[in-house]
Amino acid sequence: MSAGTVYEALSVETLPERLKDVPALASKVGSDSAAWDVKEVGDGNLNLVFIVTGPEGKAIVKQALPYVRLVGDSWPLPLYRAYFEYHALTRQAARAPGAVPEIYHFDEAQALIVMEFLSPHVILRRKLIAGERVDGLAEFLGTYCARTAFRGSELSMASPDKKADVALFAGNVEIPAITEALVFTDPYYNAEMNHHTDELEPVISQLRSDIALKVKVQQALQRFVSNTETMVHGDLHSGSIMSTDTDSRVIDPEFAQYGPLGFDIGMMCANFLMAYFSQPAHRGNDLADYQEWILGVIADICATFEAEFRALWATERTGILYPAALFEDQGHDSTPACDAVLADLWRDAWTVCGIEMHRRCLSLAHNADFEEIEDIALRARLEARNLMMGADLIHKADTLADASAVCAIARDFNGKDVL
Ligand code: SR1
Ligand code: MG
Repeated sequence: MSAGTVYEALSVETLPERLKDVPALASKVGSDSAAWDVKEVGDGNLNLVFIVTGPEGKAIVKQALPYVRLVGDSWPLPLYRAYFEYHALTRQAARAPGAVPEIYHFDEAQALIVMEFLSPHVILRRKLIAGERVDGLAEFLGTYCARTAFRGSELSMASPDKKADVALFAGNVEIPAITEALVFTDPYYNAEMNHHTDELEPVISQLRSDIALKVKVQQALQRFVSNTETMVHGDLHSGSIMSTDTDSRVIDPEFAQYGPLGFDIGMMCANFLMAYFSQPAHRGNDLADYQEWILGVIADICATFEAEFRALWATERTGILYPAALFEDQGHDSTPACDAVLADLWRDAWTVCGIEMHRRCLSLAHNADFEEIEDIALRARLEARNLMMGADLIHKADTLADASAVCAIARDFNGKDVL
């Protein structure tokens, strides 16, 4: 059953009547649609998100809007992004079992997905702002990133399957274009939709006059648009992770595309670093301990990622890349090859990490970690540390030994008055 062949945005009022004949929804919440309670809870930049509560349970209905919600209908955006989100979720579920919400129903015409209601999960960014710890977070995220990266690449996949997938996701044009502009380009010049805390002007002018930095960022963009190593989530920030105190899931992969192996883990680490730098505005007690907990999460994510990637290299290297025929079957150790792949991956990851730290303070779509700081002078000081560390990471990306070195740089900037 579908909710019609012509797209129409749902509302709290129309949803029960329009979706009452979708068996996958009725079987989760109960078939008496008159008894459904519907709330719209979308707080992201793009979509409608409804919680449907019925006598037998709850489900999420996520529907794409034909424009950028954050900006309005002056910025149209194709509905087909729901199609790519659906296909990304099915691939993530296969490559990292248990890591993403279960999908109950997809309606392409209505650009909507009915999926599992995660409870009592909340958006991880809210927990980080509130100073809450999540057990197992680093192990979950490191494993998720390694599995999706490795199993979505030709280290593992059969080449015809991987190339078909690259072709499928190549149809997603406007969504990657957002990342190409907002993440990789707009922070580094006075782009129209940019905004920033006024006090940051001296830091921004330093960043924008750093030609070597702009070259490195554009090299990263070149790799992002042309290097189809694996299927990336594409928007893996702390608003794309939901957690309880002991369990986490990754949500919202509508920015999925084939891209560099290190893209997701780099973007994610940036969001933990921004949580780290923003903490002095969010708490007094427990500040030092909580900041150290965040750095520990970053270090453990990266260590888990490396261990899982190397384990998959040893046990699931079934693709055309670095075949056993050239290494193990010849009695040759393939560890140096894995080391080389990981060195490139971390170079990309730390570069993307620095860029993400810039874009969330300088272009459109900032993050709540800094944006909710009401004391503007304090916010500027904390954002300035974050911006300068981002530049440092971009410059040093190919020389950083490991995540511990990144954490040491973070501690250094956290103690500096950059402004
Ligand atoms: C116009 S969309 C702005 C941002 O929201 C999404 O969540 C992505 O992070 C994108 O860059
Ligand atoms: Mg999103």
